[in-house]
Amino acid sequence: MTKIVGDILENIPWQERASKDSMPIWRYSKNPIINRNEIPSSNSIFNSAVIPFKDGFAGVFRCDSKSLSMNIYVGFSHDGINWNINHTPIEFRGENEELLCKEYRYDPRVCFIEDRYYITWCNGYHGPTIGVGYTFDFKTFYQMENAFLPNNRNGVLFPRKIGKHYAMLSRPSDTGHTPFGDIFYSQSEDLEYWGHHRHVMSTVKGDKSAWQGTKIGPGPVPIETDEGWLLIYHGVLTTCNGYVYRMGCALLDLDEPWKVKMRSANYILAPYELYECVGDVPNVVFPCAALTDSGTGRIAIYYGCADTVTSLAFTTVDDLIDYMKENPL
Ligand code: BMA
Repeated sequence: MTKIVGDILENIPWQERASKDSMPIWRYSKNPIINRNEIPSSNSIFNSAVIPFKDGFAGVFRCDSKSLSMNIYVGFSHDGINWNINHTPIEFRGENEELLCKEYRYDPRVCFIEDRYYITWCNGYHGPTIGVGYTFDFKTFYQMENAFLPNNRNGVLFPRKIGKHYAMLSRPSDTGHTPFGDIFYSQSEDLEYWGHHRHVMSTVKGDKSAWQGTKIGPGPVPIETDEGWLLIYHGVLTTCNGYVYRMGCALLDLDEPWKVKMRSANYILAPYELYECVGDVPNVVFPCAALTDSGTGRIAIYYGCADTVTSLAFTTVDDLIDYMKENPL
């Protein structure tokens, strides 16, 4: 038995597995949990992040508007399933007007470290880079310096210092629909200046694990277990019909997370359901958050579907570890 290191979350959204298929993850029966038109201005709500907050949950949601402006919005929920999303986007405070001037914001992640909730997102600043901000209460938000130069996407913080440093995974990119991409690790003393960059893992060329042959990117905040950091990530295959986004998992070393201990050759979730296969961008599952309960090992994954809606899926730490052992890369 692998143990999740972290808080007990008795109110984690949960549904028992209904079918006995061979997949380690099962979908919530009432997916999608957030529809495209959940707020009046939205064209689509997807690739969003949630976190326990007070006696319920808070979230930061990617809502693309009906002019297709990409921005991030706060929402709250008592049960992690039914959400009230604010009708206006997050307004960040900060000292630098140029940084606060929004080009676009998308694909947020939320990570509690020490005393506050950090938000990272893909931030338009002469190309995509990693925006960083924080809040104590999900009412007032402060924007910090961008973590990196453009072009980069999928900045995901670790929930505690590793060694003496804050740590972040990211995926260097290009300005467009990047046709390449590996996952890297960076560290910082102050969450402003990032360095000591280390390569974590690459795409897989060839037949053994073709679903992750074009690019990969970190998904939810890594989950600390007694065996390592459990990383859920997306992997992309280029097909004659465009990119297909699937979900995979790996186990990273606890003290040196750029060292991969285990990685699954098979994907853990792929676009099978209609809401994952049909939408503004077909055939996309894109995880950005995972709630965990250290008491039971339960994991609830929030993922964007077809760049249109948001869904929920369930697994346990042992289901994922066993799957990696059964299907090693
Ligand atoms: C990536 C990002 C994601 C999106 C995915 C599929 O490059 O833009 O937000 O879900 O493409 O379109």
